[in-house]
This record gives sequence, structure tokens and C-alpha cells, in this order.
Amino acid sequence: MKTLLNYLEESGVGEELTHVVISLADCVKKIADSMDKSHDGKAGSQNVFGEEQLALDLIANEIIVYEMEQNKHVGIVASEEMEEEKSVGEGEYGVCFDPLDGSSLVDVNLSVGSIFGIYKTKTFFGVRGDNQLASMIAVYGPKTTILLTVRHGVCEFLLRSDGEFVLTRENLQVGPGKMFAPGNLRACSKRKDYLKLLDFWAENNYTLRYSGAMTPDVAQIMLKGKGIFTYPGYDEQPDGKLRLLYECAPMALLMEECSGMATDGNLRILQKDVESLSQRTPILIGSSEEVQRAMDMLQNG
Ligand code: FDP
Repeated sequence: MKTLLNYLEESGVGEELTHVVISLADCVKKIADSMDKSHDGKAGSQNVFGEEQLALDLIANEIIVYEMEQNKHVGIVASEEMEEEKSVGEGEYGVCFDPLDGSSLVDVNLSVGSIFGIYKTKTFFGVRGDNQLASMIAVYGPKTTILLTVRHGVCEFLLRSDGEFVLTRENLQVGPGKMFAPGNLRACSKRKDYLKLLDFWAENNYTLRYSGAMTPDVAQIMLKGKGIFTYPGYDEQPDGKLRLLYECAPMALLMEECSGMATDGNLRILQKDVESLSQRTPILIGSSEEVQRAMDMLQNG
């Protein structure tokens, strides 16, 4: 079976980017290991031995920052768990990440994820998703998997029990099909257009698949090859909740590499400039057919 390293070597992306992706895959292994059965994911809780635990999202953050400090090709990191970007060395690569997306679901044992965007940059201010050299998400569920793009399509890798990531699916494609994952339903109380879109999905026999964590919700669209995930804004929260740099831009690159679309309702997510690290954006992401329909039916994301 082809390993992640075999795949990267064959893809011709070069030794440096290969090294960065492999370091991130090592982080995913360590994060998966930290989700031991006694951990409920919350800070201040104790494990079965009565030891104090850090929240899992902080542990995941520490794992990634440490690994990136060890990688000579990485110069800067930014994390949803940190207020500022952090210099980690002299390398040319910048890695941004949400270390544990959906962390509020750990205690109820639903799937969660990690999200990574890889750039060649010394700062994340002013970058746009289109500048990413690669992006990757990890899903921690019944299996630990990675979906990766180095801009040659999207592949899935499975973490085997021997610690090796092996290629399980390649050239993922997203096309027509009736599946929806509707985030931020609170917006319906203020937005009749979003309620109308929901009615459309319900009346037309779409399958509802929504877990409450964006990473597994968007991963399933790429793996099932159909569907849409939405997280629009509304007047109290005009840009919604999801972060452009840490969540939406890496997901958007993956989705476009699967022939899908990702937009804020007006602009491709990948064309949006990062003006602040915590910048939020509405997002409609999935198959071109479904995203186009949502854009037509919604006023602005
Ligand atoms: P979480 O807060 O649990 O980390 O961005 C975070 C996120 O989860 C997404 O994974 C998820 O899709 C979204 O928030 C859920 O938002 P709501 O709380 O509005 O349902």
C-alpha cells in the first residue's frame, strides 16, 4: 500500500513541503493518541488516576507548535488557540491551524478534527487562501483519517494501527446529490431566505447530515461526493462564526480541488484577503450545483 511519504515523493512537491506535511501528520498521530479514553476534553477535569488535565484543544495546540518548532522549513505559525502569530524559526513556510475543531463534542464522543493551511510566507496578514501550497484536515472518529491536497486533487489517508498513514482514496470528486449540513439555523429567525433554502432541501428529499463539527461535516461531503455545508451570518453575527484563516480557507482549497465550490455568497473564499487573524466569514461549501443554488437563493451568504 502507498504510504503518505510515498505519495508525497511521487507527487513531486519537493523535499521541503513533504517534510512539513509529514510533520503535521505526526501531530495528527499524537493528537489522536491524546484522546485517551479517560479524557472528557475539558480543562480542569481529572483522568482515572486523579491527574489534572489540560483541555484537549490546548494539548493539540502545544503538540503542533512544538512539532513546527522542530521543523527547519517552518518559520511562522498561527493558531485559533493563540492571539498572535508566532515565529518558530527561519524556515520559509507558514502553517496555520485549528488544532481541534469541534472540541465541544469530545465529551459526547462525536467526531472532531484538525485543520491545517500551508503557505510560503513570513506573516499571515495579507495572505489569501489561493496562496496555500497545500491544505489538510484530520478527522478523529471511529478511524483517524487525513484528507490532503498538495494542489493535485484530494486524497484520503488512513492511520493504521502500526502508525503509518496509507492511501485509501484518491482524486475525490464532489458532484450532484441531495445532502445538506445546515449550520447556524438560528439565522432562520432573522433570515427568511435561509428558511426558504431549508424548506427547499426538506421538500426535495435531501438527506440531513449534520454533526456540529465542521471538519467531519465537510469531510463527509468530499467522501460521499455530494452535498453542501452552510454557515451564513445574520444581523447580530453578520460574518457568522467560522474563521477565514484557520477553518474556511483550508477547507475551501480542499473542496475546490474536489471540483466543488466555497464562497461567502459573493466572493470565492480563496480570494478573500486575511486582514485579521481571527477574521470570520460566512461560508457556503460543497458541490458546485448546491453552492450555486444557495447563492441564488440567499441574499449574501
Ligand atoms: P466548535 O465551536 O464546537 O469548535 O468553528 C467551530 C465549530 O465547532 C464548527 O466545527 C461547527 O461547525 C460550528 O462551530 C458549530 O457552530 P454552532 O455552535 O453555531 O452550532
